[in-house]
Amino acid sequence: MTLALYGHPFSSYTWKALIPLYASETPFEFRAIGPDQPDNSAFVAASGPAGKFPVLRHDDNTVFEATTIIEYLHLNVVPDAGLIPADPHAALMARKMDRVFDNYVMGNMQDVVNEHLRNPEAPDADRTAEARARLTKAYDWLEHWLADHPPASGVTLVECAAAPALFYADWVLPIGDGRPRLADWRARLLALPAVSRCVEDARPFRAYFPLGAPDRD
Ligand SMILES: N[C@@H](CCC(=O)N[C@@H](CS)C(=O)NCC(=O)O)C(=O)O
Repeated sequence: MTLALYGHPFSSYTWKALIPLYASETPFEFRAIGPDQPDNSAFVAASGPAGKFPVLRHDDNTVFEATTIIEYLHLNVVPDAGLIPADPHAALMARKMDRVFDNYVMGNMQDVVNEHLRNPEAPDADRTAEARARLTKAYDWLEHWLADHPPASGVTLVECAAAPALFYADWVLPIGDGRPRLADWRARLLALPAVSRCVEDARPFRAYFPLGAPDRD
């Protein structure tokens, strides 16, 4: 059996696919993207319409989109790891939260990062302010949501989506003391062994963060 994940250690969406693999202790080969690995980059470029990573290769199957990779792992590789809740309603709610993190946390964080990549000297002030305002709304919604949904202890689709999104979003717009439940959840997520492994493996690449990585985490 071949199980390989193509991605980069500093990539938030790569973390999202690595976390379930690490948490379930699933053996796999990590195939890094970069100029020194042109074959890996070419494989990723040809795998999906946008050529984005992560990409999972399992025997003859190629799977892209981090959420779909997690669904695939649950269905075909580690069905007993609990990545998707067994109860159908709980599974639906997990998928809803996965969309919240991708669309409203990761997406807005990435919008700010992209403006800094586009023009490092003078990122567009209106667009970065608008993205931070959308991120603020997402943080406030999550702080409210957490009052009725205390964090669970395991690693499901929700934690896989939440950990990288909150890790990097906090670098773009600090969650701050005014949202104690969200700040506490981020800290708990970073303490999970599967997540802390991603944080450590990404550490050598922090200089590449276009806004400048903060001296913490
Ligand atoms: N919707 C995709 C997003 C993946 C994505 O944005 N990946 C980034 C790295 S974190 C990427 O491939 N960037 C390089 C590029 O866009 O060419 C997913 O969920 O996997």
